[in-house]
Amino acid sequence: MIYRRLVGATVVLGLFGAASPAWADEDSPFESEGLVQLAPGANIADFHTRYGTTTIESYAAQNIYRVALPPTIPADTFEALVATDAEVLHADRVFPVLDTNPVGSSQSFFFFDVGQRFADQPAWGQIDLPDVAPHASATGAGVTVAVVDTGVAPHPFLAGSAAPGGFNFVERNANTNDFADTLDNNQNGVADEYAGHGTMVAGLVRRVAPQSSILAIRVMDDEGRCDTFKLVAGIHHAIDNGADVINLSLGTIDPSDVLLAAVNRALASEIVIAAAAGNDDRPDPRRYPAGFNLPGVLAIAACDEFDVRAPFSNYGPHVDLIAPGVEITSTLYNLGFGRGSGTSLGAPLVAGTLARMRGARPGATSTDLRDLLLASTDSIAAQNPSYPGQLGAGRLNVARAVDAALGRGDMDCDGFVSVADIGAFVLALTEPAQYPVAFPQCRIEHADTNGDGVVTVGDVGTFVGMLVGG
Ligand SMILES: [Ca+2]
Ligand SMILES: [Ca+2]
Ligand SMILES: [Ca+2]
Ligand SMILES: [Ca+2]
Repeated sequence: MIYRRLVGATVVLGLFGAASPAWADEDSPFESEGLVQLAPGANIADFHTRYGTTTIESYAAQNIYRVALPPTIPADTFEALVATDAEVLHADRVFPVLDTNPVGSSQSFFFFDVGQRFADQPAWGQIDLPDVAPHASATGAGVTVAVVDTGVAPHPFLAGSAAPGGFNFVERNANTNDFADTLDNNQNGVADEYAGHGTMVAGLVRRVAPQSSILAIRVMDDEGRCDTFKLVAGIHHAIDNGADVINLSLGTIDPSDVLLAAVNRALASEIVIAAAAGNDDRPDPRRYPAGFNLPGVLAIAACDEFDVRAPFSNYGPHVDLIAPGVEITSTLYNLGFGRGSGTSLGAPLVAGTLARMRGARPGATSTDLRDLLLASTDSIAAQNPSYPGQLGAGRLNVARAVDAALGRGDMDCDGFVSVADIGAFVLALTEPAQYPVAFPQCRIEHADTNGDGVVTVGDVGTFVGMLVGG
């Protein structure tokens, strides 16, 4: 058995070593550990009795356990061993969860930056981030975005955004601060290389959805260390604490059944997930949950400010859309700002957009929101001729996505603003009492195209602009 395990390790290095030698080890599963989700009502003590295992950590509400295996059970035999156990729903090995560094770099993000750049960076124009005013009914108010990451540090820009119920699965307490301890705990030559990651994610969510609430769930430490147990626990905790949107700027190479079950539970609750596609420069579904290719999980690749695919970004048919992820500035710990690159930084721009859309259309399913979001993207095919069909529907366009969720200008509620809406728009303006009779499935608010809260002739210009602008 030991011989087989050594051979297995060699194969992994051989497959992935050429592409990313520095990270092959970081993707290897944990030795002597298993991840198991028991059936409802099943008792972990009985499981331990059957297999000689012990609990390392647990998410008891979902009967999920990270277990230490006895020497008699090699980790690579664990899944097969328990597969026929009637009390086991799902079982996996335990894998690391990473926000892989952009290829060629040793850090997720690099520079301390200035707040002015946060306010002025090219990404805001690129994704057509509107002023709040025309979309005052869709600012993310009342919507909770779970940031499952390194935690979220206090920051003036994030003041008042914290949702109650955050949790720290690293230190297993309620302190969700995102901090640097100044030690190179994983001895890779860089201290605290991931401290601030979750705070940057939160800053981007709030910049896009300024009245959204942030549910901070810490699953990764300041060195970027996380595992599939903590990711799974973080997702369930988000579901159990009122998340409407979950941002996952991290992923694992293991298409874990326990992880898939957590994602499916989120989708069953109509929670929509924004997941970074990963930074391995690979065309296959390399990082999960992004790689699961589920309708309610948006897999997000990264582009630069010219809509060109970032050289580190994963791509492929499983990618849903692309968002800016190169040289992005956001909030950091110690009240400052940081700049970095990665699909990690594009995902929260999508999460924020989904928060605004959720607020605009509370009854929408996660699949509805996905469809509206993807239909509202801008094509970037011309900028990326070498990646046809590999970068999803297009580049995020916040204004159009929020418009679509609000139904602005779509007077016949067919999902599009077109010349077919002109007659209904005129009716809404001239005979507002007749409009709901003719279009009982629609809301007259759709005619408030300039977003000032009333339907008047002042909306004609913006309606025409929407028609002309497509
Ligand atoms: Ca380190
Ligand atoms: Ca550290
Ligand atoms: Ca229409
Ligand atoms: Ca108006």
